[in-house]
Amino acid sequence: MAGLMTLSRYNLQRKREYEGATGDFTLLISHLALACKVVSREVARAGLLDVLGHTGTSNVQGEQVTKLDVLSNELLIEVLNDLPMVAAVASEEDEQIRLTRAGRLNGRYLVCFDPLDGSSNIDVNVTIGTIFSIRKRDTVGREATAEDFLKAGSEQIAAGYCIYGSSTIFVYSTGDGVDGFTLDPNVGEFVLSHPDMRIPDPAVCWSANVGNARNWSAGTHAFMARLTSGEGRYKKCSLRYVGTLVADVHRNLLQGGVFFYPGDQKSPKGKLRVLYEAHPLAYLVEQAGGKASDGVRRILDIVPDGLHMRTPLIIGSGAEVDLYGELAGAT
Ligand code: P6P
Repeated sequence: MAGLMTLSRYNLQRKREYEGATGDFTLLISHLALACKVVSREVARAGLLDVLGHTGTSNVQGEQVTKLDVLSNELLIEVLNDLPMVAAVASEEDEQIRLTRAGRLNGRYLVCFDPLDGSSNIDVNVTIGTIFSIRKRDTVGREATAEDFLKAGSEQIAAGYCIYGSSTIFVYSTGDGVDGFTLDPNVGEFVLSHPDMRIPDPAVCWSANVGNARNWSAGTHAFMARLTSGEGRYKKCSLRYVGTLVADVHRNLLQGGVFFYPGDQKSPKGKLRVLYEAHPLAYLVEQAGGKASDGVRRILDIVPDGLHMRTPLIIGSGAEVDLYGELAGAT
């Protein structure tokens, strides 16, 4: 047991390092991890239950909603509802924020999440994930509003994701580096498996939906041409695209690489959401030594104008994010 550094033990150890830590944050992270364990169980058995397929409804993004989406969303909300330190949650699946039962007046924290990112991949057994972001609010004493969430990504105090692949891995940062914990299903605990994750510099792969290339700008095409030139640092740079943002970012965090989903003629503002995808993943990648931009601005400097604001996203090894800015940023 001595060598088994579980997420709970790790959190308690970190709590001891922070003077005056009340344990609130430790409790919040452990509840998010609990929700992810349950989502992981449901994802693993989705094929066996009548949970696959679509509910026939669509979410605020207009995307077809699968039952696991609904289940994951309700599960996360239910777990956070009874935490007195959480004032409100904003979900990619819901039009409006939801005030929690226990912390709506005096909770210090706000939680944003994409409960099941990549849900179009559920029915084909491809990796999916949960993304979360934690902020503090300065309006304790009254009910939180949507405006409390509309702050720069640099104001996040923590962010993370849980990826449901061949293993279930919980990755998060509180601003002092990034650590990954792999779920041991026999113990039911997340165990430290990826301490102090740092994104490797050489970009051994790039990720983009090249099916959209006909809509891309000349600058974005120039960027892709450089990545596929086979020259210099791109001698061995392969295309890897899962279609689940968390999976592509996780691989690039481990191996080095760049993901880009640019704005284009069809979707000038891009596809990915600021609050639930870009901000939390940009926070993590920067903590791991990488970068994230919309082609012009640092993602963490973006102040969303609405809960569901979208943005172009270029994220991963810093040299490639910078190169995109040089070749395509102004376009
Ligand atoms: P496309 C999944 O729906 C998602 O939001 C991200 O996880 C993923 O990176 C992107 O959309 C995929 O979009 O247009 O390539 O299917």
